[in-house]
Amino acid sequence: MQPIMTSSPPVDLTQYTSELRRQVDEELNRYSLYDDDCPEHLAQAIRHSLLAPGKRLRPLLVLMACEACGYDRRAAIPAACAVEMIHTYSLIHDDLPAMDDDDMRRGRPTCHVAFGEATAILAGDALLAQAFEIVARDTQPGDVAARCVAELARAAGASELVGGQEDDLKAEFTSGGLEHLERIHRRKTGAMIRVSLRLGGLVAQATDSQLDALDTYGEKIGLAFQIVDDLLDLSGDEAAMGKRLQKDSTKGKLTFPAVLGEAESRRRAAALIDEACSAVAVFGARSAGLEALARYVVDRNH
Ligand code: GRG
Repeated sequence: MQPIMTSSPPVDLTQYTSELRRQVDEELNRYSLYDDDCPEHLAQAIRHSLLAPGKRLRPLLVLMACEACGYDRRAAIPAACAVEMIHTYSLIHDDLPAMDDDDMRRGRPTCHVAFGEATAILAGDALLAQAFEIVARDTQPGDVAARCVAELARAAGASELVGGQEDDLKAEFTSGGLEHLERIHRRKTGAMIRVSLRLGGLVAQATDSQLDALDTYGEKIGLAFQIVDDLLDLSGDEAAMGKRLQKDSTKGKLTFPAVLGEAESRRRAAALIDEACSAVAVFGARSAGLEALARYVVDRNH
């Protein structure tokens, strides 16, 4: 497929995001139809978690960043699916008894509850590996694919997602202040959000200043997303969230509301979203999708 430049901004944003979600879900389904060498139990475990109704925030960011740079989003579908695979692997592993020990995720029993702990670990491992396979194989041209793979590996690795998770597992309310908390979430939650935007930009062969704008937007919404996640853990609705709530507060975890209070956390999240929207104003009318998504990050109920 030869990517083409796009010219018109999205008209109806609800329709636009549902169309993007539909495309992502269709491709995730296709990518998770495994050959006979993949054991059936493992394939079912992967599909149970990957195809469950998540928000698909990270793949939407990939596709919208690509379009904000004026490029055909179809070129970014493999990268969009790859970030969702890595995100899903991280959720499966985070839910394990050795980590957060959760029994519900995305409105379904967690992977280890439904398929056993060993298979859940392997399902996560398989998704992590497959993410790199599809970006390397299905992204064009080859040098862009190589850069995407390198940036994705860095974001998923020891100094970003995995390092942030390690620090978060140890973070108690008494273990540090705002700076420590932000440092954890820039890596644990923020890294995959930032890299999603960068991959969209890289596929679109964006300029350095466009990539910088996407970076700034990603950093701001990543932090705002985590603040809202902490607030929803306190007062959200379990059915809407599809997972158990109030785990952080009862465990005495280091969270934004615990450090800043609820009102200041809300104010801070709203300010971050305004800053994120200013950063992508450089894309003109093409920033409409990213701006709407940023507003959704603070207004969401799940
Ligand atoms: C195991 C390496 C490793 C990392 C785990 C993702 C993660 C790191 C932990 C999940 C726990 C958590 C509440 C993280 C904070 C915010 C977050 C990433 C929430 C889950 O993402 P959503 O809300 O989930 O986008 P859906 O299901 O909608 O995709």
